[in-house]
Amino acid sequence: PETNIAKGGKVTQSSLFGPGVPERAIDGNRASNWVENSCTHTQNDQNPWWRLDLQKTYKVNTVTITNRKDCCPERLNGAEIRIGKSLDDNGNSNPRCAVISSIPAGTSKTFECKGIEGRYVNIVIPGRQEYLTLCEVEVTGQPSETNIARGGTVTQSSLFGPGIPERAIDGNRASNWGENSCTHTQNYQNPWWRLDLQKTYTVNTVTITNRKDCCHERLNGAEIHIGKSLDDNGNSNPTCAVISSIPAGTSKTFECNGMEGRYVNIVIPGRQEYLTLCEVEVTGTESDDSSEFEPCG
Ligand SMILES: [Ca+2]
Ligand SMILES: [Ca+2]
Repeated sequence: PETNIAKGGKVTQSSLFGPGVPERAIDGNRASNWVENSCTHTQNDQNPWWRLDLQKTYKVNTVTITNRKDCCPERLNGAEIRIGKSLDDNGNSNPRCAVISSIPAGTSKTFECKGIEGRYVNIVIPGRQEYLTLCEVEVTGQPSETNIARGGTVTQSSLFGPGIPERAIDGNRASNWGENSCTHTQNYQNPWWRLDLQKTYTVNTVTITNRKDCCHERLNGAEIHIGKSLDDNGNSNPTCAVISSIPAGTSKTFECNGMEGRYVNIVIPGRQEYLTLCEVEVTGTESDDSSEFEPCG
């Protein structure tokens, strides 16, 4: 069975009735009689809600909800499952995965969310005053890989025509030069392109899209460097990968296994060449490393 990602999350709800804390819905226990101390309970709120914070963004496949057995299963009728990245309206306005028509007393029902992306999973009863009780909420899904390159700034060793470095992080893999989405340097020794992520990340992958209409072999032998230094324009940082070749117009992903750095460089070492990149995508997580802020002595 797929891992229940709800168990690693944090929870809150619109209000509290008795001992029905929101954590009871992610305690790993489907016990559905109130006295078993494993069901949540809000006050009789207008639009009561419960929210799970998955701590990072996931593509959510399923949400399984266990309803109370000893009383009042109809209270959950009409509740909605909302999934998304926003906390506007406490997260209750995020995209809707499902409307719960009803769940029989003491049973569990699974809703398919088809990969809706989000960090927050809300259960909300809209449009009426009600108690919200959840005996268990289980969630499955995969971490969603955000392209952190899009938030960065870029520069390169030189400029040929309109091939500015920003074209490699414009979110477009279009790979024909005429589509205005590929970078281009002059034909100089050791051409390079650099992405500044603005802060330190542990980098998981770098995905590079090569040009289609011409000259894909120019990228052969290019290197991906990742690190915190700007010495040699960042081209001396540790190496993630050497690109043997990327077929024309295709994208190739390189695993960097959590290398730490703020700068991601693509450099063609040891020869005179044009450097063209149609897209560079990077995944990773913000690093906890705070060494640069430690006081001296
Ligand atoms: Ca429970
Ligand atoms: Ca592009």
